[in-house]
Amino acid sequence: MSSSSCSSWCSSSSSASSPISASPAPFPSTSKFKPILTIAPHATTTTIPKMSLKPRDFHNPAPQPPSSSSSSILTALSALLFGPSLPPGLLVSSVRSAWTAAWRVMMSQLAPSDPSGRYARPASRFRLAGPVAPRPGGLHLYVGLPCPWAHRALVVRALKGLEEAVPVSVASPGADGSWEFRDPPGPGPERGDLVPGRDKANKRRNLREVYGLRRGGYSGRCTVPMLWDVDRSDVACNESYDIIKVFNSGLNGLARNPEVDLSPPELEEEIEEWNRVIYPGVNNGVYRCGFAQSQEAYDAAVDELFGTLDRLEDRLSRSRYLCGSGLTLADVCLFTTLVRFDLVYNVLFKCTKKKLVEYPNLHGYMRDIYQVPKVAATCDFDAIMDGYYRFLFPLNPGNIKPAMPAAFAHNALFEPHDRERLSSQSRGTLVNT
Ligand SMILES: N[C@@H](CCC(=O)N[C@@H](CS)C(=O)NCC(=O)O)C(=O)O
Repeated sequence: MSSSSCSSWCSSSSSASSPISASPAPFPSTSKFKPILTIAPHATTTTIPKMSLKPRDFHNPAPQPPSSSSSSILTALSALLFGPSLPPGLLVSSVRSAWTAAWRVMMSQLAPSDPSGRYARPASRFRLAGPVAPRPGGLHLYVGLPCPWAHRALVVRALKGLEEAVPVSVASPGADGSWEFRDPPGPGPERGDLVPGRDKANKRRNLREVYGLRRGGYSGRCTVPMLWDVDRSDVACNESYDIIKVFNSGLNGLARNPEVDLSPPELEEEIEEWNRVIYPGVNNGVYRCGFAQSQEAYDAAVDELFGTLDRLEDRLSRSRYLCGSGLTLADVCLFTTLVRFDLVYNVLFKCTKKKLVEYPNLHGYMRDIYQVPKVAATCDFDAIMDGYYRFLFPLNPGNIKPAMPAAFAHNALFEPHDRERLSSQSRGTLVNT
């Protein structure tokens, strides 16, 4: 698959739609069997018309009410093929084969995998090779609020006080799943500049057009976060870890809080070590569960995820943050996954062994970081829930967004966490924690 056709969030354009529909239409009442699944009229043959679905086919419009004409066509066709009632076994097995085949095609576009069905995240294309030459407004940040990788950049930008120096444009998942820019919504909760809206730097309609402005063009994955070099009119970087490192220490001349250091030299190695644990086990680990395309791949991913969470739970029973008493980049990286855990990963990505709230230390740690001034304002739980449940169509074809867990209400997250008691302890090393 070409890089341009793959999308780990979801993707864009094309009007072809899946032959399988999650239409709520009840099966015609002439059937004496209670329906389990329904088939859209054009899918009553069990052949799959076009298996070359493109990623942009994941568009997941809100389910439409059944039309009486489609019901009667379905009734007539079913009567023609099977007599007055469609055998439910046949119905289920045909729909299951068709759906499984279509699901495999869609998943291969959404989430590239190796031959055993394990999710293989494509590497970021634009890495920061050296220092950036900062001037206020010389860099522009593109983000999407559901995205945990973009969220890292927003947290560090806020903690360093880089809001004026590095303006942000907030993209939304489009109807087709790619990132697009829309008119800002009406007044809502005060979130400063972290509201989905227009492209403030390049005035483009979507992120693909922005990437395409770079010299030589671009046809690969258009991911957030993306740091745009305004003067060179080019992508400076689209790897979140590089972006948070440069925000932490490369723009101090522009930062309102240059004294905040989330990667002090004496902790750099330990931060890197934790990242080597957190990235595969948790940050990418939840995606490896959700995007697994075989039972074996899922089983291995879910075991590794919860094994890593158990290890982190133990570490955080003795240490306020991962590297001791002070917040570091490693904590930021862990936080943006933890804060999405019970909202989306536990349910949608089948990270089901435990909920985050069942880990007392991880739960307290997540609330501790949420309560750091300016962090809560970077978290938009409605945008997160919408982004995942409404736009990852192959994982949630019914398009139903579950209720927000009570533990993620703003007030609940501001409950005391009592983690200050751990502050003076443990600046130990990672090895054998
Ligand atoms: N390794 C990248 C991953 C970024 C990423 O996968 N972003 C997703 C959103 S969570 C995205 O924009 N996907 C769009 C696409 O793949 O087309 C990073 O850490 O910055």
